[in-house]
Amino acid sequence: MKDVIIACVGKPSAGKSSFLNAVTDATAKVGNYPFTTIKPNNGIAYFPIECPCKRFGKSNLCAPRYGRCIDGKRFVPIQILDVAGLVPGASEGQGLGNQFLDDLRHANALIHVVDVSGTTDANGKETVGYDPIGDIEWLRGEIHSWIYGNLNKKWGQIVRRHIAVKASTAETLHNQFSGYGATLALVQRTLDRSGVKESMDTWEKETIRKVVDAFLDERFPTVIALNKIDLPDSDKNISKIMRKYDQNKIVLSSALAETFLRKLHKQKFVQYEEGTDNVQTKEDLPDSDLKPLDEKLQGRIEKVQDLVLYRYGSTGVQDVVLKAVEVLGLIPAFPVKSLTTFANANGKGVFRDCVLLWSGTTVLEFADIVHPEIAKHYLGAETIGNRKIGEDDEITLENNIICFKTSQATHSASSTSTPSNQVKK
Ligand SMILES: Nc1nc2c(ncn2[C@@H]2O[C@H](COP(=O)(O)OP(=O)(O)O)[C@@H](O)[C@H]2O)c(=O)[nH]1
Ligand SMILES: [Mg+2]
Repeated sequence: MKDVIIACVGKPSAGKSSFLNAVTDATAKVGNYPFTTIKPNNGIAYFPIECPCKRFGKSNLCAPRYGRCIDGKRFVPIQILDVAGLVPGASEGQGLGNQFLDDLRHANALIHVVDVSGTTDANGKETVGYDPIGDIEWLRGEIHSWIYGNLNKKWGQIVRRHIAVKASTAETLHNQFSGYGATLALVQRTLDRSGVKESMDTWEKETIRKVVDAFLDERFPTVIALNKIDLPDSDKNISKIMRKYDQNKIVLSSALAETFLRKLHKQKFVQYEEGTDNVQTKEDLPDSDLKPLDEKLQGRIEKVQDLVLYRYGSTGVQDVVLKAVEVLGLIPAFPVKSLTTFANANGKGVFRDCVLLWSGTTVLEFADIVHPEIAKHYLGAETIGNRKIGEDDEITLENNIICFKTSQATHSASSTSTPSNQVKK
């Protein structure tokens, strides 16, 4: 069981740090989330989901332990890591090459931040008219070379051992890939995806490459954030990239616009609803406590509205995180003590905990994540309408509000323990 970690990657000056700042600087006061700290350059992002409190008329009572809930829009915390140091040749040790690649082992998914404006070259140096389309393949290529290189340099030895111990292909590969955080099941899915069925001792270099390719897809699901959409050349580059790559994995963003709007919101120059195009000023809300704007600031806000908000609907940074959660197939689940009040014994803590689960997590596994004691004394589980659900049933969006029955009182999510966004794969 581990926290979910999404890593921001990309060439220098693509906007990784700006993106991280834009997405982790929550405007509301929030609790300290008990994530394991890996590096100082990580942060917590809050992505919006529909909170069940709305459906059950409990929005005024909803009390998230972490994140917040505004009128049924719940902001769920997730850990984001800013991985610096990827430059061309990283897999051969350029830049912070190995450090960078080692950091990746912690990540469950990647956000590849691409400077789509064409104002920085392959090394992140300022330029004009650079074509960013190659950046997408380049990053994948660096990670591919790193993993392929590590396999290839000891391939003879790997195969000799494979034959000597009569291991299965999945077992032998698992030995090699476990250092990248791969489980045996993930290696099995990799082999299925690659379509490679030949015995390992007959694999050509091409076969190894094919397997590494499938491994990247399984191990590092990636969302592409086309960043700096506020700059003039972005338009033509976006359409070019959209034509070439899976549009389902691409999100448009302006980290700069988001940071700007959040700052103005904090300073009470505007009211800005994150993730929307809704920006209101003193002029729009004369009775509010907003400060009046001077002409210059007014002009800058209008520019952000014209270039980003009205054109794309939002600054896109929240959509990037949401998309990453989507490609990971994470399901939010709510352990509750009561299926009528959704509160704990003293009537407080309505929908207090929201746990992110990998798809395929069973009811009993969920019990164990909420608290091992619940799994140990597990008697059964019910969801809305007091409908019984089996311990081997998978948690889905239809049964994700769950009340566990136990044979003796346990510390549960709604009492003292702190389930983090722990997930099981
Ligand atoms: N116009 C514009 N500039 C941006 C945007 N995001 C980042 N930048 C600028 O790009 C430069 C590099 O950003 P930084 O976040 O340090 O990139 P990193 O090296 O990938 O971490 C900085 O000057 C940022 O202000 C954006 O969305 N629009
Ligand atoms: Mg940076």
